[in-house]
Amino acid sequence: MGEELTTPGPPVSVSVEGTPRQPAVAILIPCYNEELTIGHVVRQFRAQLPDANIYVFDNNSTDQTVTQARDAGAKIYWEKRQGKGYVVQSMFRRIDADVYVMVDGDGTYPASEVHKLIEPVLSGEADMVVGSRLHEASQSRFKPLNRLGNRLFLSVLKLTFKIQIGDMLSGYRAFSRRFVKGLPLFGGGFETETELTIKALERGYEIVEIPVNLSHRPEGSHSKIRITHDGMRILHIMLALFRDYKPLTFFGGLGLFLIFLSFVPGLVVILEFLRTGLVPRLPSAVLAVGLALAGMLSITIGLILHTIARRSKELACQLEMLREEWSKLLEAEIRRMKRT
Ligand SMILES: Nc1nc2c(ncn2[C@@H]2O[C@H](COP(=O)(O)OP(=O)(O)OP(=O)(O)O)[C@@H](O)[C@H]2O)c(=O)[nH]1
Ligand SMILES: [Mg+2]
Repeated sequence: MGEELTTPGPPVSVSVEGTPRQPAVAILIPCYNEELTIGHVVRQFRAQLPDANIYVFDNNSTDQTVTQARDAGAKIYWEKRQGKGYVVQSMFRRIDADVYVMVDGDGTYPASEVHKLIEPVLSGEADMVVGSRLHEASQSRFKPLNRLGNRLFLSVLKLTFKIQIGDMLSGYRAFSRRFVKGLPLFGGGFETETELTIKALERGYEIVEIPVNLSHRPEGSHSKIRITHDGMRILHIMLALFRDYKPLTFFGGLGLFLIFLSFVPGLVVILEFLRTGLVPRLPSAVLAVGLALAGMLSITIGLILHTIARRSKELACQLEMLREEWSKLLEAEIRRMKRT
């Protein structure tokens, strides 16, 4: 999916001594007050992937989340800035691994599907694998309001970015190292999954979707989503990214709309002028000219930003290639030094 800028490759699986090693898998679990479920989630993932490192990122929980996670064998990290997005930024920055799996701590995603999730990353087929809850093959126990919200956002995504994806809000994903270390993220809250999806597609990373079944939170465990507040944040980031990544469509569309609007007062003035040779409706004439000028200005801004966005994309692509070259050189050099 997306424009192919560079092709993903299998994760680095050679030790500095030059001997092959198992790719290191990190399970990342953002948590905020999940004491009822977190222990079970950690144990389930440990059973599926005994060699993986499991990290729980706590975000000022006021219950026993940390104790439960630690007792179950997870490594604990803290993030002070409240919000799932800040935690995701922190996880991506602080953890080193070859393959990353992100999953909610509320026990709603099946640990048994983790092998299917990481397989395309291990084989180098994908940079991000999304556990899709809306896939035809999945039988997810979605809350009706969440399902409706997800479908609504998918329609906006289709309209703005011409992208078709099954589930853009899933919290169950696997990533390659180059994706985790190469994608700049800014969203602090629940808009983080939207940002991940759009930026991945716009930057040409390969995405694969795997159907997963979603289950209910257990009795007594509470959702952290605030439908209106988080819905607005998701919509806001979609529009902001549309403006940033497709400035010509955004500002050009706005400009054409304003020019079209200027015809409403403008046509009356022109027709009257042709008939009588006079311009008696001065306010209408000024309004029409103002709207047309604003429209043209908007189109000009769109053209300038379009060029800048293209250049930035080229620059990002070159930086990525340089980074890959450098890490290959560095690894070869370390191996050479170890041998001598
Ligand atoms: N660290 C951290 N984690 C958070 C925060 N808000 C939510 N989470 C975690 O993010 C995951 C997803 O949150 P949920 O409330 O389950 O959101 P959801 O899955 O969209 O909604 P549900 O239908 O209720 O499951 C859970 O593991 C939460 O504990 C936060 O502010 N900080
Ligand atoms: Mg959840």
